[in-house]
Amino acid sequence: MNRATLAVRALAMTAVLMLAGCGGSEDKPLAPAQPITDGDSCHVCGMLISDLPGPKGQVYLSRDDAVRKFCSTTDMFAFLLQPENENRLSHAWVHDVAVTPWSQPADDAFILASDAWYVAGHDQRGAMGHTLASFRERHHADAFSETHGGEVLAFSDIDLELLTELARADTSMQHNGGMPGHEGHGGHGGTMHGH
Ligand code: ZN
Ligand code: CU1
Repeated sequence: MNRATLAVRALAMTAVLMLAGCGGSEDKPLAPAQPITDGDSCHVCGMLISDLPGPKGQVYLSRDDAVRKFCSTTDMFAFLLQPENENRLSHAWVHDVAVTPWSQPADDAFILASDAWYVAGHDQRGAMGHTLASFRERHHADAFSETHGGEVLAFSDIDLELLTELARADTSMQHNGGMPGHEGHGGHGGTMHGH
């Protein structure tokens, strides 16, 4: 990378930091969750969302009125946690699966993603295999994990490393009886995410 490119990058970073720093008037009401309609497809994987099971996500970026919809909480986080999106998040919505059926979550059950509790590593399946189970109330998340396994996490606990682990665990479950950890990297022991 040459020096000019570096300078441009540094400038861009500064601009991003400045934007993030001057949140200013937060009086504006948050853009609401939108209904999931028949033609909606996932911003990450392109799947049609409406008929898929499991909690879904919606994201609003700062200074952008467009809503981005996701087939699963997992795909939503995969998008949000990209370095180029992380600092641009305005707010996001996820289904509270305590108050709506897992198989067909309803449009009136969206809650703020940043306030939700998430169960990772449980035995239910969403649109893309494993998806984080989202709840408004901590005790609902606890009860779910007692029935279905997994650990309860807050929004800020979720990172790309966790998503990678969940996807890997999902793959080794699908290839049932196969040897997890056989596909090259070696050494990883299939342990759950530790914080
Ligand atoms: Zn998707
Ligand atoms: Cu998908």
